[in-house]
Amino acid sequence: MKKKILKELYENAGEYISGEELSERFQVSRTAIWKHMNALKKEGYAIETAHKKGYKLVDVKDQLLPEGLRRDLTTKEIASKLIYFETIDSTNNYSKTIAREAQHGTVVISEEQTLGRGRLGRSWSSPKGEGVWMSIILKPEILPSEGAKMTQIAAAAVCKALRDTTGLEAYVKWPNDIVINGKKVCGILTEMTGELNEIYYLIVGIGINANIEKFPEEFQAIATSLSIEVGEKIDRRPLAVCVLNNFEELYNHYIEEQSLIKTLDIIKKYSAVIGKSIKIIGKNKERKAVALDINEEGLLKVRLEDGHEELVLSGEVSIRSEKGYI
Ligand code: BT5
Repeated sequence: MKKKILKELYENAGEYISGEELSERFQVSRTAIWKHMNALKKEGYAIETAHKKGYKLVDVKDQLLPEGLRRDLTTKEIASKLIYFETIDSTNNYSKTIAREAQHGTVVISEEQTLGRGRLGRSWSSPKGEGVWMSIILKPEILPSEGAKMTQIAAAAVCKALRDTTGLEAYVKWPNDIVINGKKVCGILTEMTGELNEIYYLIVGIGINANIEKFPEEFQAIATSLSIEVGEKIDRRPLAVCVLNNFEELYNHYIEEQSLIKTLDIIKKYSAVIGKSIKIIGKNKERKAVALDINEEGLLKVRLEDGHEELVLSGEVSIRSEKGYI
């Protein structure tokens, strides 16, 4: 019974459900409901009770419930609507199903993803309660060709948030990774739907490994988490809040000033690639180059082995390290 009540509270997190409604639904007395609520409170669930309104789940220790996040968010549009799941296949998938009707800035967040996605059909490991797995739905009036800039804005927002909340030296590995000590701690997946000259919506998916202690064998060597790097469990809530606050600031600046400068300042200052020998990994070939700069459009400027300079539009790079390329 307690589990059933909890499920109901989660599904209505942030909103009141009356004792009467619960007692009817579960065919028990209102006193029984009241007793279960008290037991849940003792377990650490922050449940508010209001006369005539009923019960409302406002916060749970170490969970990313909307009410808990909202307390510290300073954003106006980003996360003005927050949709929360304990589990979902992928926050990007869910966002797609609601994007047409959703308001700009809607954020979908889940404790767990059972089918988290990376780019090009790759998978993204998203264990329960151990990361920040979220998607932001955006409806900017920009050309589709500008869409990739959203990845850069998100990367800058995350990189700065990681530095500010954990003190760790996080770097942006162009175009969509954040790395710490040469290992990936965050990946970004931006997806767009529209026509040639119009964006219907963009979905910016952000996955941050917060408290993962052990990764699947196949990417143990390339992945890390904040708790591994800091040496203790970290609080995901201030981190998620900081990412969203930073995102809105950088996004608004880009839209209002039509300039990516604030984002570029961050991704250039904390670039993991500028000045490094890299490999540009294309569909059919790999080319060696030196990363020179990130231009005002957020594109990577490189010098190829034959001395030619080129702008890399998207895709994948690997960085030369003592161990080879990572
Ligand atoms: C990415 O793809 O890095 C984009 C990841 C985006 C995840 C977010 S979570 C919220 C939203 N909902 C989704 O379903 N996705 C987004 P890519 O650059 O293709 O990297 C994927 C590769 O990273 C995989 O092939 C693995 O090698 C590795 N990988 C998988 N899970 C990882 C993890 N948790 N940490 C580090 N590396 C991981």
